[in-house]
Amino acid sequence: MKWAAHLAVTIDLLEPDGRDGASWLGGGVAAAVVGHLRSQAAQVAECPTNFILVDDPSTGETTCIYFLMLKSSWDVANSTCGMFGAILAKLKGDFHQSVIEKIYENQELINEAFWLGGSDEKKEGSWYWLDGEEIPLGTPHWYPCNDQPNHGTDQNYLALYTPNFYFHSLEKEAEICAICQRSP
Ligand SMILES: [Ca+2]
Repeated sequence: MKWAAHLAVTIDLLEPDGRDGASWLGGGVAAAVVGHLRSQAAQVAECPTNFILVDDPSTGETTCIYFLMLKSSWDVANSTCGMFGAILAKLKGDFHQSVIEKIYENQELINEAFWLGGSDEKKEGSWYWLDGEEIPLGTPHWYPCNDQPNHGTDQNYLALYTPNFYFHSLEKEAEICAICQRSP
């Protein structure tokens, strides 16, 4: 409908005195209009199949996420994301809440736990995203009721855990779902 409306306005501009639009919208003009509309469409961000487009408030840009429902260890999950040109997700700042809202929109997701792209493997107690940015401890991201992250060096990988979808530390061999992320 948007394109049709745009076309109608274009025709109006071309024929203000009400002349027959059919002859005016001949080859050259029509090609120009189609070219213009195509260039507009190319600027709209799109995600690959299975990924959904989500606003990331932490960057002010759109990003693509994929809820990988195949349960696997952290390593396998990250490799699987890689097959889609993605990595395990970075839920920085308010993007954490944006993703929780997406989970609550889908009944299939609300009883699952998901691997994220974070770890304290390199230095116990210091958590980092895969791109090297530090993950702040405490609220509002980490589950506060059992002192997450916990279990020291036994649990060095980051999960978004049901039923609250706060951050939890988990052993990398645990087999859970995952969230992959990539740019549009
Ligand atoms: Ca740890």
